[in-house]
Amino acid sequence: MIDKKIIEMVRDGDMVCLTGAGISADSGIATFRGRGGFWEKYNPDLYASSEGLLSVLHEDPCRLADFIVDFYSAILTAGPNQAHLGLALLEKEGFLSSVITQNIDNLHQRAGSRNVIELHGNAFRLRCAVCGKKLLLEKDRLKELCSLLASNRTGRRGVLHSLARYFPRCACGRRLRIDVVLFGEILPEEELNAAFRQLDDCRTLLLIGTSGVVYPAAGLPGYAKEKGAKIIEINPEPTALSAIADYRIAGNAAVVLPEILKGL
Ligand code: BV8
Ligand code: ZN
Repeated sequence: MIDKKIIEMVRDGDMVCLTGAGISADSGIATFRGRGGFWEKYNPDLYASSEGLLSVLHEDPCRLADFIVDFYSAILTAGPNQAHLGLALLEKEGFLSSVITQNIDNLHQRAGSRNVIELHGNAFRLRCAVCGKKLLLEKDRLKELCSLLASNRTGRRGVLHSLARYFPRCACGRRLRIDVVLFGEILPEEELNAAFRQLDDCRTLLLIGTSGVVYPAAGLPGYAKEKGAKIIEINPEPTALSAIADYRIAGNAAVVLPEILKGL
């Protein structure tokens, strides 16, 4: 049963939501940290930084191919769950102004959310690191790449050849890369500023499915609190942000969101 006070806060509107990997867990996409997390299988120092990825490509290209196939096969088969759909409905009904997400799986947009701010990029987009040009990456192309990488066991040349086929060069000559923010890389300025602007005058910040350990995203709830927002955290486990939450709902987002909508 959702606390009546929370239902009232949602009803009052002027609400912003910050999401992390946990909101997509019920869509079958592994979270990064905690039991069964992606980083249990792949060391983030290697697989979530550009230097690390380059070193894996040189030292163990087939392992890099495995990582890409593992990472994308979940995202390619996942669909929005009741939590993504619930947020899209809250936005449609005027209770929610925007979703600020750390996720790159495009599920908020597919659920129908329109005002989505992607802090860490999007797995279905390519970007030129030199001139910033962006290019959509069709799902079918990504599926082809994954099956090519999964079948290719010809080492570095094979992996490089497959990646070159699907990650073309930009007009400026630079090879396009996945439009995702890795560790040690700065977040897209426009999106980060837009996130701060959203939090400047929100009354309620809904925190869903984030462990709150990755900065600067993890600094946003503290900023909202300073601006006077109340914080509601939805997460089956306590997190680094629980201490600043005014309310905590211990549960799976895909169960909790429909309950909140029912209470409105
Ligand atoms: C940067 C790649 C300038 C994309 C990712 C200040 C202080 C300390 C460190 C730093 C700092 N500033 C910068 C840093 C360094 C670093 C950082 O924060 N390190 C941490 C680990 C200490 N930050 C950066 O490098 C950022 N860049 O700031 O540039 C700079 C550079 C260097 C030095 C200074 C400044 C770049 C950050 C982005 C990195 N990219 N991944 C991708 O693959 O997606 S990080 C990765 O973590 C993902 O992007 C992910 O979104 C993000 C956050 O993780 P969560 O989403 O919270 O997911 P997690 O698995 O952790 O938690 C899931 C939660 O869900 C859990 O709580 C679980 O209980 C819950 N859950 C599970 N099931 C459910 C559920 N909740 C609800 N319902 C369920 N069913
Ligand atoms: Zn370019």
